[in-house]
Amino acid sequence: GVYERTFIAVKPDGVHRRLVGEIIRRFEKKGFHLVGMKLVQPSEPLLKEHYWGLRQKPFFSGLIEYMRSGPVVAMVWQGLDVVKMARRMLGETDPADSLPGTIRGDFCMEVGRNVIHGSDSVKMAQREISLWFNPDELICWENSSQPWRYQ
Ligand code: DAT
Ligand code: MG
Repeated sequence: GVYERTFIAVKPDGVHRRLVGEIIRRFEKKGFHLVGMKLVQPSEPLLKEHYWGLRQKPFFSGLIEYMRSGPVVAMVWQGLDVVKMARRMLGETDPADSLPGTIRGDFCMEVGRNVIHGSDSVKMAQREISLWFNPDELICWENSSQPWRYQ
C-alpha cells in the first residue's frame, strides 16, 4: 500500500563519488516520501547483522570491509509498492546486468562496488529499518502532494 516503507543506503563508494544527491533526486522525483535519513559510519556488528543471510558466501568478509570503508547514507522511503519499485530503480545486483536508466546501470560497473542497497522484500525492509533506525528517527510529516500522486 501507500504506507509501505523500504530501507535504502548509499554505500561508501556512492558517498565518496558524490552520488548521494543524484540518488535522492531519483526517489524524490518518482514521488516517494522520505521519512528517515542519516549519515552513519556503520559498525562491523551492524553490518554483519545486516548481511547475516550472506555470512556463508566467499565474498562476505570483503563485503563487510567495503561497507565499513566510509560513511553510508541510510534512508527510509515510503510509498506505493516502494520495496519493489526501489529494487527496479536500483537495477540488478551486478551492475553489468543492470539496464541503463537504473542507478546501478548508470553509475557503476562491478558487483563489489554497486553504490546502493535496497531491501528485497517488505519483511526484510521492516527488519533493516529497525536495525538501522530508532523509532524516534522516523518522522511522520504531512505529505501534501499525496492527492497529486495517488488517485
Ligand atoms: P543486492 O544488494 O542486490 O540485494 P545481495 O543481497 O545478493 O544483492 O548481495 C548483497 C551485496 O553483496 C551486493 O549488493 C554486492 C555483494 N555481492 C553480491 N554478490 C556478490 C558476488 N558474487 N561477488 C561480490 N560481491 C557480491
Ligand atoms: Mg540483498
